Order: sequence, then structure tokens, then C-alpha cells
Amino acid sequence: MKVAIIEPRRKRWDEKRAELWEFAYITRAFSHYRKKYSGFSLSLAILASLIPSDIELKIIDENVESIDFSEFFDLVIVTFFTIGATRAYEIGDAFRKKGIKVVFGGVHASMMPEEAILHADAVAIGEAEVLIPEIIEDCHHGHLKKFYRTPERPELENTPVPRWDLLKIDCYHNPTTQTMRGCPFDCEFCTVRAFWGKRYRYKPIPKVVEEIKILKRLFDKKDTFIMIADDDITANKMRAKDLFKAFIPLGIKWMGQGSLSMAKDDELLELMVRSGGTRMIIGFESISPIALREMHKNPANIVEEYAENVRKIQSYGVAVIGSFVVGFDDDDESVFERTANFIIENHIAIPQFLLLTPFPGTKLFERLSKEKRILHRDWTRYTTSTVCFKPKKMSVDTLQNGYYNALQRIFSYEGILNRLEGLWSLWDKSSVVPSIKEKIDTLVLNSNFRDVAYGFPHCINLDIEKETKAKRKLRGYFRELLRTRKN
Ligand code: B12
Ligand code: SF4
Repeated sequence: MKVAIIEPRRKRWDEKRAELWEFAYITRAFSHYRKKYSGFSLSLAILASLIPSDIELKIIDENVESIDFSEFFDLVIVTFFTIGATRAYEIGDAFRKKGIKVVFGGVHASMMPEEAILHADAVAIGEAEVLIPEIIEDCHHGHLKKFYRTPERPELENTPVPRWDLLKIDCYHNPTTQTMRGCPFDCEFCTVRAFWGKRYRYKPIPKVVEEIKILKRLFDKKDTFIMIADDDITANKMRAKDLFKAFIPLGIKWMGQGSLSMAKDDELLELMVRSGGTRMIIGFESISPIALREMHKNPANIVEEYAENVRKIQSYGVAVIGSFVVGFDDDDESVFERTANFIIENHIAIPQFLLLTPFPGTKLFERLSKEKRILHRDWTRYTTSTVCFKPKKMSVDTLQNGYYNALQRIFSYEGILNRLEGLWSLWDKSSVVPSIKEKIDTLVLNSNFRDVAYGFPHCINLDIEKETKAKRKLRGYFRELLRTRKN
């Protein structure tokens, strides 16, 4: 049997316009160091680990290579999120036209199986570890079922080591791994609880360490930078501390996701930084307590404590990738300026400023569908920078343009300068002073987010003189940092 595992190219809805989520922006950002794609989907390596060794296997990440549609396979497995769905359907159609069996899986297909099955022979709903063996067996005997689903969720003690070695490692900047699954919270806009369940499932720490050692060997770098794809690596503080202690001797740098509750635990923050945790994605989501309540956000999100939380976390030398969303039902036209002000005044290192997007399978999607507020199902536009639903307290245009305006303000030269000067002065006083490289990274990442933000329709009038001055200052910092790094 010959099997292909494919991750579709994330297709732009407008070829001329880059999107914030594009991994390419990170590629450009890091081009000072190396020109590589920033990361890969972990599912490629996990799916590969589940295919029996007597099966001929080809892994194709369409983001770094093209698909040869003339090649024959007995089975093509396609894995994708919503952003990849449109291209996945094209790929499914193309292989099926040639009589090749196609199976879809991943979050989007699991949430929209009836849609996905129109372009595949089978759709897998759930986690690969449980479903792949049955799919392979059925394919081998020539009778694939239409849908594969199981309520059973795999424990992570015995899952096979992801086959990162089968990926085209040289094409990627940094690897991804995962140490836990599940989330007990149920934020209205998120698919995590629906897909992974409400119970935290942990990979044993020695297993995580072994996997990281494999990644280090494969990526062959002294300070391998690893993306840890957990939804909240700090969810269980005791476990997180043990995990970070185990990371320290590995000599890695890593980024992860965590909740604001980390700000309350100094020991945790210190271990995090000592273990190489230099960037943390944190979901602030909204600066409106009403919106937070309505979305059922983690109780650790207390708006009055945000400013102190950010200051505390960044004072440890961490760059906060702060995720802020606008478009909630409680948001009116004032939300843009208030949110942009908060981000700039509190020196958020790398803002992730997004439009609320009703991804399928979320309670938000369900509610807005019932209220007939979903505008379309063109998944290429589910980018988190394009309005896909009718907002409650403003028009679609006001939300769209207000978003562009605030985004462009956050990433104006003045906005970047204010944030980074504030951040770096905090870092300079930190007991764990971040390396020059981290300062360069924040600058470069911001400048590349800026490129994307200003690729969107211009919705802002800026003081040209102030902008020119700020730009000159940022350039000066950049040159100085590069010089210091060289010496
Ligand atoms: C890490 C992460 C990121 C990282 C990506 C890093 C990287 N290099 O991969 C960053 C921060 C860059 C990121 C960005 C974004 N992300 Co994100 N991210 C995640 C997160 C936390 C983990 C992803 C992951 O690696 N999971 C582990 C892998 C193994 O899971 P998996 O791919 O789903 O595969 C499993 C199953 O789906 C299944 N499976 C998959 N394929 C197949 C096939 C078959 C045949 C079978 C049987 C099973 C199967 O088995 C696998 C293992 O059990 C998820 C939430 C989550 N917990 O999944 C959100 C998530 C994927 N992100 C999400 C979103 C919205 C985004 C952004 C659009 C946000 C933004 N605007 O910036 C961008 C888009 C990025 C992109 N280009 O696709 C949403 C996607 C929702 C959706 N319906 O598509 C998620 C689900 C979170 C949420 N809020 O609901 N993200
Ligand atoms: S946004 Fe975070 S806290 Fe909320 S359900 Fe998703 S993973 Fe859990």
C-alpha cells in the first residue's frame, strides 16, 4: 500500500494581500538569520507515526513543496484547519477524479463532516491516534466507511513519538511539539473544548524530554527554538514547574501559550524563563468585562489586573504575544481606540490583534447561525482579519474599518516605538536580562506584522513627521542591536 499525508497550502482569498496568520511573515522576519518556513503542523508528524512501517509513505506539506497529482497512491490523507479547507477540498476532488481514495481529518473536517464528505471518501472526526489504525485497516480491505468517529480520547502516555524525521526539516525554521491536550474552559469562540475535551491530558514529562531531545538532534542547533502547541502550558502550576525544571538542562528556547494566572506565580515565571521560555501567547481577548463574561473566558482574565499582569510577566524577560479580539456583542465603536491604547500603553511586545471569527464547531458559530448573522462560509476569508458576521452594535463596515484603523495604529512606527522602548526598559531591569537576539526578534516581528497591517486597505491618517521620526529611531535601534550582537 502507498499512502500520502498532505497538509494543504493555506490559500489567500486575495493573492495580493498577506494575512496576519501567515507563517510567511515569520519567515521574512527571520530572514536575517535564515530563510525558512516558520513551523509545520504537528499533525503531519503525528499521522506519519501511526502508519504501519510496511506501508510506503509520502508526506507532502504544500506550504513548502508542490503536490504531483500524477503520482499514484492507494490512500491520500489530508489534514487541515478551517484556513486550509478550501484548498483541501480542491486536493480531495483532484485525487478522487483519478480514482484515488481520500480521507479528511483535523479540526475543520471534524466540525463540518457533512460538508467535508462532499470532497472525500471518508471523514475522520476526532484524534488520529484512535482513528488511523481502523482507517488503514478498512482501506487495506477496500471498504472505507464514510465517517470515522469515536468518543474515546487517547491518553498521551503511550502515543508514538511523532515522526518529525520524515518531514523536510531543512525547510522549517522551528519545530512544534505538544505536551498536553484539552481545556476545561468553554470560551464561546474556541474549538478546543469541543474537539479535545474538557479534561487535561498530559504527556509524562520524561516522554516530553525524550521528544525534545529528538527535535534538538533533528534541528541540530544549540538553542533550538520550539513551539509548544499546548493551549495552556501553565494550566497545572505544579506540573508546569516540573516540566520547566526538566527543560533547563536541555538548553532550548521555546514559546508557548498560557493564561494570565501565570502572573500570580513568581516561581513559575522564574522557572519558565530559566527553562528558555521567551515568548508567551496570552489570550486577553477583550478589555470589556461584559464581553469576557459573555464569552465564558477563563476567570484569570480580570480586566482591572491586566496592566499589572503584563508588566509582571514581561518584567521576567518574557515577550508577551498578547491576543486581543474585537467584534464581541458588547463592543461598540469605542472598542478600537480603547484596545489600541491599552496595547500601546502597556507595551505589549507582540500584539495579536484579531477580528472575532466564528469558526465552525464553536458555540459562537452555532449562536450566530441561529441568529442568521453569519455572512458567508467562504473559509478563505476566515482569516481573523475579515468580518464574517453581522456585529451587534455597529455595521460590518464600521467593524472592518475600525479594525484596520486600530491595527494600523498599533503597528504604526510610533506605536511600535512606544511599545518596544517600554518593553526593553523593563527588560533591562529584569533579573534575567533577555539576549540581544530577543530584542532584535521583537523588533523584526513587529516590523513584519506592520508590513501585513499596512497591506490591508489604509484606514488611518498619521502624523507624517512623527512617523518619520519614529521610523528613524527604530532603524537606529536595529543597527545598534545588530552591531552589539556582532561584537
Ligand atoms: C499552536 C497553535 C497555533 C500556532 C501554530 C504553530 C504551528 N507551527 O503549528 C500559531 C500561534 C502560529 C497559530 C496560529 C493560528 N491559529 Co492556532 N492553534 C494552535 C493550537 C494551540 C495547537 C495546534 C496544534 O499543533 N495542535 C496539535 C495537532 C496535533 O492537532 P491537529 O492538527 O488538530 O491534529 C490532531 C487532530 O485534529 C487529528 N487529525 C488531524 N488530521 C487528521 C487526519 C486524519 C485522517 C485523522 C484520522 C485525524 C486527524 O489528529 C491529530 C492528533 O490527534 C490550536 C488549538 C489546539 N489545541 O489544537 C490552535 C488552533 C488550531 N488555531 C486556531 C486559529 C484560529 C489560528 C489562527 C487563524 C489565529 C490567527 N489569526 O493568528 C492562526 C492560523 C495559523 C495557520 N496558518 O493555520 C484555531 C483553528 C480553528 C479552526 N477551525 O480552524 C485553533 C483550533 C484554536 C481555536 N481557537 O479554536 N496557532
Ligand atoms: S480560548 Fe483558551 S481557555 Fe478558552 S476554551 Fe480555548 S483553549 Fe480554553
